[in-house]
Parts: sequence; C-alpha cells; structure tokens
Amino acid sequence: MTHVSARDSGRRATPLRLRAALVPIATGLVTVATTVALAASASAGTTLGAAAAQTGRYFGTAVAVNRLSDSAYVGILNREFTSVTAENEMKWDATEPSPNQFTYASGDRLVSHAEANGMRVRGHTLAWHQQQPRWTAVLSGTALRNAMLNHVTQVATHYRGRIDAWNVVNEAFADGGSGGRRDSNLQRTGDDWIEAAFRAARAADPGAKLCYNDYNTDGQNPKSNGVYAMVQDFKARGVPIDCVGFQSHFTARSPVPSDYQANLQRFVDLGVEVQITELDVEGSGSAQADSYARAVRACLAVSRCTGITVSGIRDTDSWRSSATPLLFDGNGTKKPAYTATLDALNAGGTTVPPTTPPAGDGDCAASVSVNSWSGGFVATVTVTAGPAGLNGWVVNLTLPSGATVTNVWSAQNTGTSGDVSFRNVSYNSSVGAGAGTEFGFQGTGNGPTGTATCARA
Ligand code: 9MR
Repeated sequence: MTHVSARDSGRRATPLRLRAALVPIATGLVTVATTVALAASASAGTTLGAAAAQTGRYFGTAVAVNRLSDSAYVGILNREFTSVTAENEMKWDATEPSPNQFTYASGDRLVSHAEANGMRVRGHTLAWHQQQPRWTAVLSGTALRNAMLNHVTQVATHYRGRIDAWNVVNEAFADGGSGGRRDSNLQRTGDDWIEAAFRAARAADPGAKLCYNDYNTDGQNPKSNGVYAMVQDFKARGVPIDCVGFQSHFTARSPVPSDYQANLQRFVDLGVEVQITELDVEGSGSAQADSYARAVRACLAVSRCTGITVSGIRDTDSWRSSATPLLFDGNGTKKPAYTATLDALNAGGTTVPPTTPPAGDGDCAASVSVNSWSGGFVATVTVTAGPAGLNGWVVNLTLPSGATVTNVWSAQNTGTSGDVSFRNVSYNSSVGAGAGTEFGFQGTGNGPTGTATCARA
C-alpha cells in the first residue's frame, strides 16, 4: 500500500476576501498577481487586513475564545483581521484533558467564527513541552511518544481542511548558546520526535501548511541557527515542513533585531515560507510604533513572509498586559503603533507569489491510497474540501508508463494513461467545507506514485 498526497498550490496565498473579489475578473494566477500589484498602488487599505492583502498577505491576531462574547472585541476583530490563532484553546491540555478524550468546543467556536468571517486559521499548537494535560506527566519513552502522535493525528484530523497552517511543534530549541534542543519530556523520547510529529500531521491533514514555531529566533543567533539546521536537514530528507513561525515578542532588552529581515530571508532560501506569529512590543508611543513598523517592513521585504499575527487585540487582552504591547488600548482605541503598522503595510513591499510551492494548499486536497498486486492496482482517492467547500472538483495525477486505467467509479476520467484527470460526477460535486468524498479506479500495470493535485472545477 502506497500513500500519495498533494495539494494544489494556489489557495490561501491570497487572502480569502481579496481572492473572492478577484476571481471573476482573473483568468489565471499571473493575472491575479498583476491585479494585486495594481491594487496596492491604487488605494491605501484602511484596515490592517485590507492593507496587508494588497501584497497578498494576511494580518492576524491571537484570539481568546471567551472574548468572542465581548462585542467591542469582536467588532475590532472582524473589522481589522484576516487570520486568527487560538491563544490557548487548541493546546494539548485544552483539547485532550484525559487520555484519548478530546474536547473541541472552544477551538471549534473559533474556527466557525473565522469561516463565517472569511478569516484563515493558524492552528496552535500540536506538540509543546508546556500546557500539556496532567496525565502526560507520568508518561515517558514509547508511551509518551505514542500519546503525542495520537494527539497530533486526532487533532489535525478533527480540523482537517479548515486550518491554513499548523504550528506543529512549538519552542523545542534551548535558549542560550548551545543551538541544541530544549530538554523536555518530549525531547527525551528521542531526537526524532519533531519529525515524527510533522509526518503524523501531514498524514492527518495534507492540506495544511506545517510550521515550526519559536521565540528568540527572530535574529541570527545560536538558537535560530539550530532551527535553521533542523529545517535544512528536514528539507534534505523529505520530512514535511512548509513554514517557520517567528514569535517576535519584543521588549526593551530584546528589541527588533537589526538582522531580522536577513534571518527571515535565510529560512525562505531553504524553501519554506515564514510568518511572524505572535508579534508584540513592550512599551508605548513612538518607540513602540517604530518597532512595529520595523517588524512589518522586514516581513514585507521578504516575498515568502506570508503574514503577520499579533499576540492579541487590546493591551488589556494581552497575557502580559502591564507591558501594553498591542495595537489597541484597553478602550479599543488605535495606538500610535496601530497607525505605524497600517502605514508600513500600505507602503507596500514584495508581493507574495500566488503559488507557494512546495507547500501551498488548494481549494481542495487529494490523497491517494494504492493497493497493488503483480500486474494491477486499485487506487482510492479522497478529495477533501477547503474552508470554502466545493461545487465541482477535478483531480489530476500521472500514471507510470505502462499503466492503464480500466475502470473508474464515482468520477469521470479524461485519459487512461500518462496524465489522467478525474472529475466529479453529479452526486458528489458538492463537498462541504472540510468534508471529504471518495472515488476510485482500477488499472493494469503499476499504480500512481507521484503527486495528485486537486482543484475547484
Ligand atoms: O498567551 C498565552 C497565555 O494566555 C498563557 O497563559 C500562556 C501560558 O503558557 O501562553 C501564552 O501563549 C504562549 C504561546 O502559546 C507560545 N508562545 C509564548 C506565549 C507565552 O508563553
């Protein structure tokens, strides 16, 4: 049994709202890119989300789900932001309070809110040494490794098709000069725990971008060098990693590093996307505003720095509220840091490429299971819809030479050898957001082993 999965590479490169507006007038990805560039020079965005969208980026915030009943909070959230990250609600302690007993109510509430408002979701976080449920404390070795992998699989499967990017592993590197891994119960299960988590996440949700996320990695230093070496190694060995998140918690003692942009760029040069994931800046007034602007400019100068997330909305929402680190004060009034951020976004920068290979994801994902015998095979293909759902889909794959399709069910094929495409039939054209449908085919020769792509049709 081989398992092949792949994603179309166009989807959330451009934020949903902007994409919806562009689709009717754009005939191809190149046209989309041109249109975005023109939009950037034609008018300034009046919200953070709209301003970031001009260069194909999202602007997100961490959300505490219990604040979704605060209308002032939700008003700012819906007006300004195009992506959300659960502040605590998708962590291991929140989602699996007892072994193999999962509670998704709070996380689901956030994902539904995001979908209803055209926002993307960054999942946070599948495997972390902190905020683990109490029951993991007595586990070690294989038992802990298996518990972690089950957690990753269950949670990523639950949210399959609804997550733009997962922070699969959070904060696994040590502070200080070693450049090595942090000691933790997960680390003590073996150095390969991180790649095992990434492989499990990919199998569970092939449409989500998979990221490593950490703090104090914003500039080039021993810790970020350690993460860099890991990403380089993962890329060389085919471990699925698509992105690196830079938390970017800045204080007077730990300001925006002068080589921030260069550091983001060196990771991009390894073939991953980067994102700023928990941006906040201790302080006030113009000093704080300048730091925000510098951080935004660094991301916008890196074409595959695809989005920025701040650590909350109002200073009073921050888990370190005494540092007044956010863009809105406790009354929801825009601070100088807000204006500096908006201005920096409107000043433009590189445009995010509309396709983000190799880690992009599509309106849908196709994963193929192949059962082979000598001389023939049966392939079962699962089509999973993205957050917008589907009303028609097409899956393309390539058969190895000598293979021929002899029989197809629940889809209509064009071609029987080489490049073959499979379209929905009438009863399975409509697939709800995050839901899946299956079709299959039988053939002579060897079954497909390469990537299968799925697209809206
Ligand atoms: O914002 C989170 C706060 O509400 C929690 O009390 C805290 C507990 O560890 O975690 C905060 O978020 C962390 C994030 O998940 C990862 N990066 C560092 C943040 C502070 O630890």
